[in-house]
Amino acid sequence: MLTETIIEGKTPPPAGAAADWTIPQHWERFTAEDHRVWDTLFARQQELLQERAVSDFFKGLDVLHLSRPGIPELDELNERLFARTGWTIVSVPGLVPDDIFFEHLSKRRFPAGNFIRAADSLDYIEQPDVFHDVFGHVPMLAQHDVADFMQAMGAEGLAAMRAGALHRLARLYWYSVEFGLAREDGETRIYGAGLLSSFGESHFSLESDVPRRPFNIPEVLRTRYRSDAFQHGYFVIPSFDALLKLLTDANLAALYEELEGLPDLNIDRSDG
Ligand code: HBI
Ligand code: FE
Repeated sequence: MLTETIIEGKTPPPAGAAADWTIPQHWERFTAEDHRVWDTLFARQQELLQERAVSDFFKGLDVLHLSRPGIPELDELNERLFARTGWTIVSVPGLVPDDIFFEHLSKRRFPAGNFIRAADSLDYIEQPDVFHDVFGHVPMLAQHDVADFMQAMGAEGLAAMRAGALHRLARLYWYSVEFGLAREDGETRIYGAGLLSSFGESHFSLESDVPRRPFNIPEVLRTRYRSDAFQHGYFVIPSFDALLKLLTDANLAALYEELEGLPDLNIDRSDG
């Protein structure tokens, strides 16, 4: 599971990183073992996600030629992604400060961890690695409404930080971009990167008896999430154009104010 490290304030970038925390990918430095880990994770998820992920996920894999073996070389991948929706993947050492992260998103740049988990810990990552980021997030960035939604989330993240409401926006991000479910052809399907890239939670999110609630922004902004375990419930969107419209029609600053006095919710309505 991802550990959520919100790094407050202006943390200086690590040695070798630019001011925006980007680093060169140095694809040639990935070992045969790293590529084998990618291929193992890829094969496992691709098989598991048949009939579980939204069709736009597979379309993204196809359009971006992501089904080839080994960790993708970003310059090549970026040519196709940029041509498709204007997004570019940039390599970063790991979690970056919130202001840096949302600034990148607001400019259609997706920060991808420039390392991959070890072969003996396929199901546990401390920080988003290249598999979580490039397999989990990038194929959905080839879908035009998601591409627009992610850029809008960047701008909203920066605005939320200025309003002291980042904890609210983080929930919106978490219950869509990371752990979102969507209706498609009368079925519930996965589109969130945290689910797409997780073996266990791909099963759990669709097959367990936790609540799956209609996605609505005021409720999402009040609902706690887990960053150390499977979610205790999920929100479901009817479509990606609906998700984008909900965000663009929302006045988040006014909502932050309105929700000020209301208690947080647990998605499974357990109290405490
Ligand atoms: N940094 N590299 C990286 N990847 C993330 O997903 C990320 C981050 N920094 C902050 C952050 N996410 C969170 O603020 C969001 O998940 C809300
Ligand atoms: Fe992520």
